[in-house]
Amino acid sequence: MRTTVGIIGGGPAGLLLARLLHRTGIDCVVLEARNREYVEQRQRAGMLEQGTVDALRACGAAERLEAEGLVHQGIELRFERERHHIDFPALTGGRTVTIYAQTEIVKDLVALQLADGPPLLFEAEALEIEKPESSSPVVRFLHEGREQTLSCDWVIGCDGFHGISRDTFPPEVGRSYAHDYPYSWLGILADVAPSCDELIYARGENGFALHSMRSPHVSRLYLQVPNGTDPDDWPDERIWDELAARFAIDADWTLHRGPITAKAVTPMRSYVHEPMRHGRLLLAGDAAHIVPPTGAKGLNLAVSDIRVLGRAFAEWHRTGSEQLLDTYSEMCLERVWQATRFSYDMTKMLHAQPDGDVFENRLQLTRLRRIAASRHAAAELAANYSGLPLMI
Ligand code: RFL
Ligand code: PHB
Repeated sequence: MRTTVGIIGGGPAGLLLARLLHRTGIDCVVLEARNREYVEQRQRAGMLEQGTVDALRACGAAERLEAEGLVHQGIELRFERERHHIDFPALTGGRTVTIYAQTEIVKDLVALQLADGPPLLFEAEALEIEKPESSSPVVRFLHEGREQTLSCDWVIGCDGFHGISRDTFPPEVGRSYAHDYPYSWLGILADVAPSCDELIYARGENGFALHSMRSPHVSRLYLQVPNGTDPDDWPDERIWDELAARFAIDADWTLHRGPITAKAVTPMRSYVHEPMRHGRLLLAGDAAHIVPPTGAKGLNLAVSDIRVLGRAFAEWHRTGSEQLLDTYSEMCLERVWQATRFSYDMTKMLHAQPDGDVFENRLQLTRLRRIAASRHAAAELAANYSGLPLMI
Protein backbone atom coordinates (compact mmCIF):
# COMPACT_ATOMS: atom_id res chain seq x y z
CA MET A 1 0.00 0.00 0.00
CA ARG A 2 1.05 3.60 -0.61
CA THR A 3 -0.27 6.88 0.70
CA THR A 4 0.84 10.45 1.32
CA VAL A 5 0.35 10.49 5.10
CA GLY A 6 0.38 7.28 7.14
CA ILE A 7 -1.37 7.78 10.49
CA ILE A 8 -0.69 5.31 13.28
CA GLY A 9 -3.53 5.26 15.83
CA GLY A 10 -7.27 5.84 15.52
CA GLY A 11 -7.84 7.73 18.77
CA PRO A 12 -9.07 11.35 18.72
CA ALA A 13 -5.72 12.67 17.40
CA GLY A 14 -5.41 10.25 14.47
CA LEU A 15 -9.07 10.44 13.49
CA LEU A 16 -9.22 14.24 13.58
CA LEU A 17 -6.04 14.51 11.51
CA ALA A 18 -7.50 12.13 8.91
CA ARG A 19 -10.58 14.35 8.73
CA LEU A 20 -8.55 17.54 8.25
CA LEU A 21 -6.32 15.95 5.59
CA HIS A 22 -9.33 14.56 3.75
CA ARG A 23 -10.90 18.02 3.62
CA THR A 24 -7.66 19.50 2.33
CA GLY A 25 -7.42 16.87 -0.43
CA ILE A 26 -4.41 14.98 0.97
CA ASP A 27 -4.71 11.21 0.97
CA CYS A 28 -3.94 9.23 4.10
CA VAL A 29 -4.47 5.84 5.74
CA VAL A 30 -5.23 5.29 9.44
CA LEU A 31 -3.94 2.11 11.12
CA GLU A 32 -5.67 1.28 14.41
CA ALA A 33 -4.50 -1.70 16.47
CA ARG A 34 -7.84 -2.34 18.25
CA ASN A 35 -11.32 -3.08 16.93
CA ARG A 36 -14.02 -0.46 16.41
CA GLU A 37 -16.04 -1.40 19.48
CA TYR A 38 -13.01 -1.12 21.75
CA VAL A 39 -12.00 2.37 20.62
CA GLU A 40 -15.60 3.59 20.78
CA GLN A 41 -16.13 2.35 24.34
CA ARG A 42 -12.83 3.31 25.98
CA GLN A 43 -13.80 5.62 28.89
CA ARG A 44 -11.63 8.70 29.07
CA ALA A 45 -11.97 12.46 28.84
CA GLY A 46 -15.08 14.57 29.01
CA MET A 47 -14.18 18.25 29.22
CA LEU A 48 -13.59 20.18 26.01
CA GLU A 49 -12.05 23.62 25.66
CA GLN A 50 -13.74 26.11 23.36
CA GLY A 51 -10.91 25.66 20.81
CA THR A 52 -11.51 21.89 20.71
CA VAL A 53 -15.22 22.41 20.06
CA ASP A 54 -14.39 24.97 17.34
CA ALA A 55 -11.94 22.54 15.68
CA LEU A 56 -14.53 19.75 15.58
CA ARG A 57 -17.13 22.15 14.23
CA ALA A 58 -14.76 23.43 11.52
CA CYS A 59 -14.32 19.94 10.12
CA GLY A 60 -18.01 19.05 10.17
CA ALA A 61 -17.81 16.68 13.17
CA ALA A 62 -19.85 18.65 15.70
CA GLU A 63 -23.47 17.99 14.79
CA ARG A 64 -24.18 15.71 17.77
CA LEU A 65 -21.77 17.63 20.01
CA GLU A 66 -23.83 20.78 19.42
CA ALA A 67 -27.08 18.98 20.18
CA GLU A 68 -25.94 16.95 23.19
CA GLY A 69 -22.86 18.73 24.63
CA LEU A 70 -23.40 20.48 27.97
CA VAL A 71 -21.99 24.02 27.96
CA HIS A 72 -20.54 24.99 31.34
CA GLN A 73 -19.85 28.52 32.52
CA GLY A 74 -17.26 27.52 35.11
CA ILE A 75 -16.25 25.04 37.79
CA GLU A 76 -16.70 24.79 41.52
CA LEU A 77 -13.84 24.41 43.99
CA ARG A 78 -14.67 22.84 47.36
CA PHE A 79 -12.47 22.90 50.41
CA GLU A 80 -12.87 23.39 54.15
CA ARG A 81 -16.57 22.49 53.74
CA GLU A 82 -17.24 25.53 51.52
CA ARG A 83 -17.97 25.99 47.81
CA HIS A 84 -16.42 28.60 45.50
CA HIS A 85 -17.65 29.24 41.98
CA ILE A 86 -15.07 30.14 39.29
CA ASP A 87 -16.98 32.07 36.64
CA PHE A 88 -15.19 31.51 33.31
CA PRO A 89 -17.05 33.98 31.05
CA ALA A 90 -16.67 36.79 33.61
CA LEU A 91 -12.98 36.04 34.18
CA THR A 92 -11.88 35.28 30.60
CA GLY A 93 -13.90 37.64 28.45
CA GLY A 94 -16.62 35.17 27.59
CA ARG A 95 -15.04 31.72 27.29
CA THR A 96 -16.94 28.55 28.23
CA VAL A 97 -16.16 24.81 28.25
CA THR A 98 -18.28 21.87 27.07
CA ILE A 99 -18.90 18.44 28.52
CA TYR A 100 -19.03 15.82 25.75
CA ALA A 101 -17.42 12.42 26.19
CA GLN A 102 -14.32 11.35 24.26
CA THR A 103 -16.16 8.12 23.42
CA GLU A 104 -18.76 10.20 21.56
CA ILE A 105 -16.14 12.25 19.68
CA VAL A 106 -14.49 9.02 18.58
CA LYS A 107 -17.86 7.57 17.47
CA ASP A 108 -18.65 10.73 15.47
CA LEU A 109 -15.23 10.79 13.77
CA VAL A 110 -15.26 7.05 13.01
CA ALA A 111 -18.72 7.33 11.43
CA LEU A 112 -17.60 10.22 9.19
CA GLN A 113 -14.40 8.43 8.25
CA LEU A 114 -16.18 5.20 7.30
CA ALA A 115 -18.84 7.14 5.35
CA ASP A 116 -16.65 9.18 3.04
CA GLY A 117 -13.14 9.39 4.43
CA PRO A 118 -9.83 7.79 3.56
CA PRO A 119 -9.17 4.20 4.70
CA LEU A 120 -9.37 3.45 8.41
CA LEU A 121 -8.15 -0.06 9.16
CA PHE A 122 -9.13 -1.59 12.51
CA GLU A 123 -7.11 -4.43 13.99
CA ALA A 124 -4.11 -3.13 12.03
CA GLU A 125 -1.18 -2.98 14.42
CA ALA A 126 1.91 -1.00 13.40
CA LEU A 127 5.02 -3.02 14.22
CA GLU A 128 7.82 -0.77 13.02
CA ILE A 129 8.51 2.49 11.18
CA GLU A 130 11.38 2.04 8.76
CA LYS A 131 13.60 4.84 7.40
CA PRO A 132 11.93 7.77 9.21
CA GLU A 133 14.89 9.99 8.16
CA SER A 134 14.28 9.31 4.44
CA SER A 135 11.74 10.96 2.12
CA SER A 136 9.75 7.70 1.91
CA PRO A 137 9.31 6.09 5.31
CA VAL A 138 7.55 2.73 5.51
CA VAL A 139 5.23 1.39 8.21
CA ARG A 140 5.23 -2.36 8.70
CA PHE A 141 1.94 -3.54 10.18
CA LEU A 142 -0.05 -6.66 10.97
CA HIS A 143 -3.55 -6.92 9.48
CA GLU A 144 -5.84 -9.87 8.77
CA GLY A 145 -3.21 -12.27 9.97
CA ARG A 146 -0.37 -11.14 7.72
CA GLU A 147 2.36 -8.58 7.74
CA GLN A 148 1.92 -5.70 5.25
CA THR A 149 3.69 -2.45 4.43
CA LEU A 150 2.47 1.12 4.00
CA SER A 151 4.84 3.43 2.10
CA CYS A 152 4.34 7.11 2.90
CA ASP A 153 5.70 10.60 2.37
CA TRP A 154 5.04 11.32 6.04
CA VAL A 155 4.22 9.20 9.09
CA ILE A 156 2.27 10.65 11.99
CA GLY A 157 2.49 8.81 15.32
CA CYS A 158 -0.89 9.25 17.00
CA ASP A 159 -0.57 5.93 18.81
CA GLY A 160 -0.93 7.13 22.39
CA PHE A 161 1.42 6.77 25.30
CA HIS A 162 2.07 3.04 24.79
CA GLY A 163 2.48 3.14 21.00
CA ILE A 164 5.60 2.36 18.98
CA SER A 165 6.23 5.72 17.26
CA ARG A 166 8.05 7.50 20.06
CA ASP A 167 10.47 4.58 20.46
CA THR A 168 11.48 4.99 16.80
CA PHE A 169 13.34 8.20 17.73
CA PRO A 170 17.04 7.35 18.14
CA PRO A 171 18.02 7.97 21.78
CA GLU A 172 20.45 10.75 20.83
CA VAL A 173 17.67 12.66 19.01
CA GLY A 174 15.08 12.91 21.73
CA ARG A 175 14.88 13.80 25.35
CA SER A 176 12.03 13.09 27.71
CA TYR A 177 10.87 14.64 30.96
CA ALA A 178 8.69 12.69 33.38
CA HIS A 179 7.07 13.01 36.77
CA ASP A 180 5.06 10.32 38.58
CA TYR A 181 2.57 11.26 41.26
CA PRO A 182 2.16 9.30 44.50
CA TYR A 183 -1.57 8.67 43.97
CA SER A 184 -4.07 7.42 41.37
CA TRP A 185 -7.70 8.06 40.46
CA LEU A 186 -10.51 5.57 40.92
CA GLY A 187 -13.04 6.61 38.23
CA ILE A 188 -16.67 5.50 38.09
CA LEU A 189 -19.65 5.90 35.78
CA ALA A 190 -23.04 5.80 37.45
CA ASP A 191 -26.60 5.73 36.14
CA VAL A 192 -27.75 8.66 38.22
CA ALA A 193 -28.45 12.34 37.49
CA PRO A 194 -25.46 14.57 38.35
CA SER A 195 -25.71 16.23 41.77
CA CYS A 196 -24.36 19.50 40.33
CA ASP A 197 -24.67 21.78 37.30
CA GLU A 198 -20.92 22.31 37.02
CA LEU A 199 -17.87 20.16 37.69
CA ILE A 200 -16.81 20.06 41.35
CA TYR A 201 -13.12 19.79 42.23
CA ALA A 202 -13.02 18.98 45.95
CA ARG A 203 -10.09 18.93 48.35
CA GLY A 204 -11.53 16.85 51.18
CA GLU A 205 -9.63 16.04 54.32
CA ASN A 206 -8.98 12.48 53.09
CA GLY A 207 -8.07 13.61 49.61
CA PHE A 208 -9.34 14.75 46.24
CA ALA A 209 -12.67 14.02 44.56
CA LEU A 210 -14.10 15.19 41.23
CA HIS A 211 -17.74 15.25 40.21
CA SER A 212 -18.19 15.29 36.44
CA MET A 213 -20.96 14.04 34.19
CA ARG A 214 -21.72 12.50 30.82
CA SER A 215 -25.37 13.48 30.35
CA PRO A 216 -28.34 14.67 32.42
CA HIS A 217 -28.74 11.00 33.49
CA VAL A 218 -25.17 9.76 33.83
CA SER A 219 -22.58 10.91 36.38
CA ARG A 220 -18.82 10.48 36.15
CA LEU A 221 -16.89 10.71 39.43
CA TYR A 222 -13.31 10.25 40.55
CA LEU A 223 -11.61 9.64 43.90
CA GLN A 224 -7.95 10.00 44.84
CA VAL A 225 -6.69 6.55 45.92
CA PRO A 226 -3.22 5.17 46.73
CA ASN A 227 -1.10 3.86 43.85
CA GLY A 228 -1.61 0.15 43.29
CA THR A 229 -5.26 0.24 44.47
CA ASP A 230 -7.37 -2.74 43.35
CA PRO A 231 -10.85 -1.52 42.30
CA ASP A 232 -12.28 -4.72 43.80
CA ASP A 233 -11.33 -3.39 47.23
CA TRP A 234 -13.85 -0.62 46.63
CA PRO A 235 -17.41 -2.00 46.76
CA ASP A 236 -20.03 0.50 45.54
CA GLU A 237 -21.16 1.58 49.03
CA ARG A 238 -17.59 2.33 50.07
CA ILE A 239 -17.11 4.52 46.98
CA TRP A 240 -20.31 6.51 47.57
CA ASP A 241 -19.53 6.97 51.28
CA GLU A 242 -16.04 8.28 50.54
CA LEU A 243 -17.29 10.57 47.76
CA ALA A 244 -19.99 11.96 50.05
CA ALA A 245 -17.40 12.64 52.76
CA ARG A 246 -15.01 14.44 50.40
CA PHE A 247 -17.74 16.61 48.83
CA ALA A 248 -19.38 17.44 52.19
CA ILE A 249 -20.11 21.13 52.84
CA ASP A 250 -21.91 22.95 55.61
CA ALA A 251 -24.64 24.17 53.23
CA ASP A 252 -27.55 21.97 52.20
CA TRP A 253 -26.31 19.63 49.43
CA THR A 254 -26.72 15.92 48.75
CA LEU A 255 -24.75 13.54 46.56
CA HIS A 256 -27.16 11.39 44.54
CA ARG A 257 -26.21 7.71 44.52
CA GLY A 258 -27.05 5.18 41.82
CA PRO A 259 -25.90 1.95 40.15
CA ILE A 260 -22.21 2.02 39.21
CA THR A 261 -21.67 0.72 35.65
CA ALA A 262 -17.88 1.07 35.29
CA LYS A 263 -14.97 1.28 37.69
CA ALA A 264 -11.25 1.69 36.89
CA VAL A 265 -8.02 2.95 38.46
CA THR A 266 -5.70 5.31 36.53
CA PRO A 267 -2.18 6.24 37.65
CA MET A 268 -1.11 9.87 37.28
CA ARG A 269 1.91 10.93 35.30
CA SER A 270 3.36 13.93 33.48
CA TYR A 271 5.55 13.18 30.46
CA VAL A 272 6.90 15.29 27.60
CA HIS A 273 9.04 14.08 24.71
CA GLU A 274 11.13 16.66 22.85
CA PRO A 275 11.26 17.20 19.91
CA MET A 276 8.01 15.97 18.41
CA ARG A 277 9.56 15.41 14.99
CA HIS A 278 12.32 13.19 13.67
CA GLY A 279 12.80 13.29 9.89
CA ARG A 280 9.46 12.51 8.29
CA LEU A 281 7.97 11.10 11.51
CA LEU A 282 5.89 13.51 13.62
CA LEU A 283 4.28 12.70 16.98
CA ALA A 284 0.91 14.08 18.11
CA GLY A 285 -1.22 13.77 21.25
CA ASP A 286 -0.49 11.25 24.00
CA ALA A 287 2.28 9.69 21.88
CA ALA A 288 4.36 12.78 22.66
CA HIS A 289 3.04 13.99 26.01
CA ILE A 290 0.68 13.09 28.83
CA VAL A 291 -0.63 15.06 31.80
CA PRO A 292 -2.52 14.03 34.94
CA PRO A 293 -6.27 14.46 34.30
CA THR A 294 -6.80 17.11 37.02
CA GLY A 295 -6.49 19.97 34.53
CA ALA A 296 -8.60 18.20 31.84
CA LYS A 297 -5.93 18.95 29.25
CA GLY A 298 -4.92 15.63 27.59
CA LEU A 299 -7.52 15.44 24.84
CA ASN A 300 -7.45 19.20 24.33
CA LEU A 301 -3.68 19.14 23.83
CA ALA A 302 -4.02 16.29 21.33
CA VAL A 303 -6.54 18.38 19.37
CA SER A 304 -4.25 21.45 19.50
CA ASP A 305 -1.35 19.43 18.05
CA ILE A 306 -3.60 18.28 15.24
CA ARG A 307 -4.80 21.80 14.50
CA VAL A 308 -1.18 22.93 14.10
CA LEU A 309 -0.39 19.89 11.98
CA GLY A 310 -3.52 20.27 9.83
CA ARG A 311 -2.52 23.82 8.98
CA ALA A 312 1.08 22.82 8.27
CA PHE A 313 -0.04 20.09 5.85
CA ALA A 314 -2.53 22.43 4.15
CA GLU A 315 0.32 24.91 3.54
CA TRP A 316 2.59 22.13 2.27
CA HIS A 317 -0.13 20.86 -0.07
CA ARG A 318 -0.91 24.35 -1.40
CA THR A 319 2.62 25.72 -1.83
CA GLY A 320 5.07 22.84 -1.38
CA SER A 321 6.62 24.74 1.55
CA GLU A 322 7.68 22.66 4.56
CA GLN A 323 8.20 25.69 6.75
CA LEU A 324 5.23 25.04 9.06
CA LEU A 325 6.07 21.34 9.27
CA ASP A 326 9.60 22.38 10.28
CA THR A 327 8.31 24.54 13.13
CA TYR A 328 5.59 22.06 14.20
CA SER A 329 7.42 20.74 17.24
CA GLU A 330 8.36 24.19 18.53
CA MET A 331 4.81 25.50 17.97
CA CYS A 332 3.28 22.64 19.95
CA LEU A 333 5.79 22.36 22.77
CA GLU A 334 5.26 25.81 24.23
CA ARG A 335 1.57 25.04 24.69
CA VAL A 336 2.35 21.51 25.90
CA TRP A 337 4.62 22.86 28.63
CA GLN A 338 2.04 25.45 29.70
CA ALA A 339 -0.55 22.68 30.04
CA THR A 340 1.98 20.48 31.83
CA ARG A 341 2.63 23.23 34.34
CA PHE A 342 -1.08 23.93 34.85
CA SER A 343 -1.97 20.24 35.27
CA TYR A 344 0.89 19.77 37.74
CA ASP A 345 -0.16 22.80 39.79
CA MET A 346 -3.84 21.74 39.87
CA THR A 347 -2.87 18.21 40.84
CA LYS A 348 -0.50 19.29 43.61
CA MET A 349 -2.99 21.84 44.92
CA LEU A 350 -5.93 19.46 45.20
CA HIS A 351 -4.53 16.05 46.29
CA ALA A 352 -3.75 15.11 49.87
CA GLN A 353 -0.09 14.32 50.45
CA PRO A 354 0.05 10.57 51.14
CA ASP A 355 2.94 11.10 53.57
CA GLY A 356 0.79 13.50 55.57
CA ASP A 357 3.22 16.43 55.15
CA VAL A 358 1.35 19.04 57.21
CA PHE A 359 3.33 21.96 55.82
CA GLU A 360 2.44 21.02 52.23
CA ASN A 361 -1.19 20.40 53.16
CA ARG A 362 -1.37 23.84 54.76
CA LEU A 363 0.13 25.48 51.65
CA GLN A 364 -2.48 23.75 49.47
CA LEU A 365 -5.29 25.32 51.43
CA THR A 366 -3.52 28.67 51.28
CA ARG A 367 -3.37 28.41 47.46
CA LEU A 368 -7.06 27.51 47.31
CA ARG A 369 -7.99 30.39 49.60
CA ARG A 370 -6.05 32.78 47.40
CA ILE A 371 -8.02 31.68 44.35
CA ALA A 372 -11.28 32.11 46.25
CA ALA A 373 -10.30 35.58 47.47
CA SER A 374 -8.51 37.12 44.50
CA ARG A 375 -10.08 37.83 41.13
CA HIS A 376 -6.61 37.90 39.65
CA ALA A 377 -5.73 34.41 40.96
CA ALA A 378 -9.11 33.03 39.85
CA ALA A 379 -8.66 34.60 36.39
CA GLU A 380 -5.32 32.81 35.98
CA LEU A 381 -6.99 29.47 36.75
CA ALA A 382 -9.93 30.23 34.44
CA ALA A 383 -7.66 31.25 31.53
CA ASN A 384 -5.62 28.05 31.74
CA TYR A 385 -8.56 25.72 32.35
CA SER A 386 -10.71 27.10 29.54
CA GLY A 387 -7.69 26.98 27.19
CA LEU A 388 -4.88 29.39 26.31
CA PRO A 389 -5.26 30.86 22.80
CA LEU A 390 -3.70 28.81 19.99
CA MET A 391 -1.68 31.07 17.68
CA ILE A 392 -2.05 29.53 14.24
P1 RFL B 1 -5.27 7.69 22.41
O1 RFL B 1 -6.67 8.08 22.70
O2 RFL B 1 -4.52 6.88 23.41
O3 RFL B 1 -5.28 6.93 21.02
C1 RFL B 1 -4.16 6.21 20.55
C2 RFL B 1 -4.64 5.12 19.63
O4 RFL B 1 -3.52 4.44 19.06
C3 RFL B 1 -3.78 3.05 19.04
N1 RFL B 1 -2.47 2.35 18.95
C4 RFL B 1 -2.01 1.77 17.82
N2 RFL B 1 -2.54 1.65 16.59
C5 RFL B 1 -1.81 1.00 15.65
N3 RFL B 1 -0.60 0.43 15.89
C6 RFL B 1 -0.03 0.52 17.12
N4 RFL B 1 1.16 -0.03 17.35
C7 RFL B 1 -0.74 1.21 18.15
N5 RFL B 1 -0.49 1.49 19.46
C8 RFL B 1 -1.55 2.18 19.93
C9 RFL B 1 -4.55 2.81 20.32
O5 RFL B 1 -5.31 1.60 20.27
C10 RFL B 1 -5.43 4.04 20.37
O6 RFL B 1 -6.68 3.86 19.72
O7 RFL B 1 -4.35 8.97 22.12
P2 RFL B 1 -4.74 10.39 21.44
O8 RFL B 1 -5.50 10.21 20.17
O9 RFL B 1 -3.47 11.16 21.45
O10 RFL B 1 -5.77 11.08 22.47
C11 RFL B 1 -5.38 11.50 23.74
C12 RFL B 1 -6.53 11.34 24.75
O11 RFL B 1 -7.07 10.05 24.65
C13 RFL B 1 -6.08 11.60 26.20
O12 RFL B 1 -5.16 12.66 26.26
C14 RFL B 1 -7.27 11.98 27.13
O13 RFL B 1 -8.18 10.94 27.25
C15 RFL B 1 -6.77 12.39 28.53
N6 RFL B 1 -7.86 12.69 29.49
C16 RFL B 1 -8.54 13.89 29.45
N7 RFL B 1 -8.23 14.82 28.52
C17 RFL B 1 -8.95 15.98 28.44
O14 RFL B 1 -8.62 16.82 27.59
N8 RFL B 1 -10.02 16.24 29.27
C18 RFL B 1 -10.40 15.36 30.20
O15 RFL B 1 -11.40 15.61 30.89
C19 RFL B 1 -9.63 14.15 30.37
N9 RFL B 1 -9.97 13.24 31.29
C20 RFL B 1 -8.23 11.74 30.43
C21 RFL B 1 -9.29 12.05 31.34
C22 RFL B 1 -7.60 10.50 30.50
C23 RFL B 1 -7.98 9.58 31.46
N10 RFL B 1 -7.30 8.33 31.47
C24 RFL B 1 -7.97 7.09 31.51
C25 RFL B 1 -5.89 8.28 31.14
C26 RFL B 1 -9.68 11.15 32.30
C27 RFL B 1 -9.01 9.92 32.40
C28 RFL B 1 -9.44 9.00 33.51
C1 PHB C 1 -14.26 13.81 32.92
O1 PHB C 1 -15.40 14.25 32.70
O2 PHB C 1 -13.96 12.62 32.70
C2 PHB C 1 -13.21 14.72 33.44
C3 PHB C 1 -13.50 16.06 33.58
C4 PHB C 1 -12.54 16.91 34.10
C5 PHB C 1 -11.30 16.41 34.46
C6 PHB C 1 -11.01 15.06 34.30
C7 PHB C 1 -11.98 14.21 33.79
O3 PHB C 1 -10.37 17.24 34.99
